[in-house]
Amino acid sequence: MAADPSTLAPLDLTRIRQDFPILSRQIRGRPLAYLDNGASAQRPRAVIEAESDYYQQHHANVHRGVHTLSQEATDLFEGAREKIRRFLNAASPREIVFVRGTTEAINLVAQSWGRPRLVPGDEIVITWLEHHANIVPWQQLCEQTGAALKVVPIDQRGVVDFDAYLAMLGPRTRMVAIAHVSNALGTVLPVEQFIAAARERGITTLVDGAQAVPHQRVDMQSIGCDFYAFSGHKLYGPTGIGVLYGREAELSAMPPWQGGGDMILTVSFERTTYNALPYKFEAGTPNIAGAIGLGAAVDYVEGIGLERIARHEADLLAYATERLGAIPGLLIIGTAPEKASLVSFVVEGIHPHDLGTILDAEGIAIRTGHHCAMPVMDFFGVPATARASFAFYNTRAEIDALVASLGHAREMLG
Ligand code: 7TS
Repeated sequence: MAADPSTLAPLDLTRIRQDFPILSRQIRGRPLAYLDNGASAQRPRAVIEAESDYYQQHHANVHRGVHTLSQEATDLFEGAREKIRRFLNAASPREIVFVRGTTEAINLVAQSWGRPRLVPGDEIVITWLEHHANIVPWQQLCEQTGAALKVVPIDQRGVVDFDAYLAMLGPRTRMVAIAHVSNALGTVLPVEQFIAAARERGITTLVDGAQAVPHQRVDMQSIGCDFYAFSGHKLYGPTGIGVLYGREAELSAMPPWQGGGDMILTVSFERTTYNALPYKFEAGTPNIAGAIGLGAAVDYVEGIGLERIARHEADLLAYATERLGAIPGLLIIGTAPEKASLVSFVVEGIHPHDLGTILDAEGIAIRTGHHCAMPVMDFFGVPATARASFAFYNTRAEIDALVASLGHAREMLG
């Protein structure tokens, strides 16, 4: 059972921030306020050192050498897989496939799960708030198979319409692929409810968890989805590594996606037999250091505690919403009652890119643009937004700095 947040000790931010070397950098003569964690979070020393130690002490290729280094590398790599299995509460390490990130995970499912089995007239259901990574692979699959993409609408707060979703599930719906948390709006979807409705109808399900895993505990058994994807770099881990969780029965029934070394048992020119799970989906030499670094990131986050992280971030979100909401001419885009710790906004008369540039001059890093969610921008009738996205190492003082800097921007351009 989740701990009661009110009984949790608050985070010691001074100590925590010392774990992240980059947070003590100065940018343009000002202390860095890093508020672009939704794009990529920063790494604690524990992650940097896990990768460095691997290269300095243990590097060799995995799963193939009888020599000591190869065995050590394999143990570290498979140890990381087990850490991730535990983190997600997956039933088995066979359900944890290492990939480059969320994007690759979703493409893998679209091509390996979808391409051989979808036929013209089949339907794939996504929502209006998806990141392009959970739109384009399905569009490509539709082009390849003749299946159709259905999009569940959102409302003015950025909440996905559950009744419209239910109405969209039909006899031809084969896949439901939904975000757990919207990167452009912050909306947290009640994925358990969405997945249960699909499963009752025998529909396969995928959850894009890229923006969820850094902020809350996710449990494969309670979510109940068939696939769950996330990226290491948003979870304080390395870039170029991510995870596809797949229910064993689903992964077993899927053909490999890419062919090559490590994913085979035997190869002859007549016939190739494939390796067991999860190796069937891990062709070629993997990102060994990345996986080990991701394991260290999971250890680090667990050491702090996801419940404590969620509580601190909820405080940051409430504070930022209140302070930003009080700025004249500033409109928050995305006001769902359940939100993760990010705020998207526009300021009347100032293009978000200009805002981003002025803030950078004061050491504040935010993201501006369409956030790879162009349909969301179209829905709200804006070309782009500015987005401040928070991590557990951020402080109220950094939000104060953001607000002050927005004031300067308004004086200069508003
Ligand atoms: N899905 C969601 C919900 C995301 O937020 C992102 C990245 C992805 C998928 C793709 O992840 P990748 O690691 O494979 O690139 N989102 C963002 C963002 O919000 N700003 O930069 C990247």
